[in-house]
Amino acid sequence: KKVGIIGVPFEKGQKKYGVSVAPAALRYAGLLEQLREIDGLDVKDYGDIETPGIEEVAMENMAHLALVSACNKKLSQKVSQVLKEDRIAVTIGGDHSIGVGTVDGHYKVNNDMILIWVDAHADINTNKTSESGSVHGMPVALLVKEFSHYWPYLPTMDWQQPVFSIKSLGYIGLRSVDHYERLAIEKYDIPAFAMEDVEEYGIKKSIAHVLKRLDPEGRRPIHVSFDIDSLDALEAPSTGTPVRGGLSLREAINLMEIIHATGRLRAIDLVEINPALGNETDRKVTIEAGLCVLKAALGASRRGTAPRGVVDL
Ligand code: DIR
Ligand code: MN
Ligand code: MN
Ligand code: MN
Repeated sequence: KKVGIIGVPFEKGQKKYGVSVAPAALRYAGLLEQLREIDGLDVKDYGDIETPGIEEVAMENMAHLALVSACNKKLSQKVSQVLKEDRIAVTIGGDHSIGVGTVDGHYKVNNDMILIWVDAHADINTNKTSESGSVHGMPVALLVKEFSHYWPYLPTMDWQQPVFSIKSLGYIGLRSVDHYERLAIEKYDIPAFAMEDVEEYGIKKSIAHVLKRLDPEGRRPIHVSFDIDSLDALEAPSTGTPVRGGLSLREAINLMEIIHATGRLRAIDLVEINPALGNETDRKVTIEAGLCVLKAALGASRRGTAPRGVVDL
């Protein structure tokens, strides 16, 4: 198994300072070393996506569109490159607006991919329905073709076509959904396992239901976009929009183990860790949680690893 790491120190998709520090913080905390501990995993670091000096364009209720667009354009190309080099694309954000680039880049290589959006929020606002004007609440709406007529013309976004089908999308962990987002989920009958469904079915059956709905034959490549705020605010406090009552880290680890076990995970995003929020413990706990999620997705076993080399007990 081979993976490629892409850092995206980008935070203009939301309003708080600090999410852009997460790739450096995760690397400093031992991301590469810990992934290399996983049996048989070949880890290559593709470095960070940088997008300096972009001129802003004005767009109603949609902040920093040109910056978001420029970053995602580069990111999309990088994700495609990593996948073509036969590696699982592991993208470390950054805020969730970078989901536009990761999914776009993945779709261009595997147009039969399915998308599992693990988040407290649905991120399916347009600039007409958003209450914040922040693009991190809009990436899914930018990606899906069923929404293309809900958008005005978006300057600088010509590189990206909304081609992904909403029928290939599922949610896990929702508990803070805006009015029009709820309407969209119901109208398009998106398999959305909100926290009350996770309550009812447990995490194992919840993800089993989503996978069965999106891909009954179990053949399609999987993209997981993991917002750290899907975790309970006590498990991952250092994030911009924490919501209580979320997934436990154990549920999230198990969710990732199940997805790993399909053998079809091709791309995973880890977004919205903000090391500038909270105290030293908050920061540490949140970064550790993110590392646990990634490791589980990439095959780490909680039973431990076999010794390497010659060992006599
Ligand atoms: C809210 C918050 N629904 C918005 N979204 C967040 O800004 O559109 N997504 N925080 O992760
Ligand atoms: Mn999100
Ligand atoms: Mn969120
Ligand atoms: Mn409201």
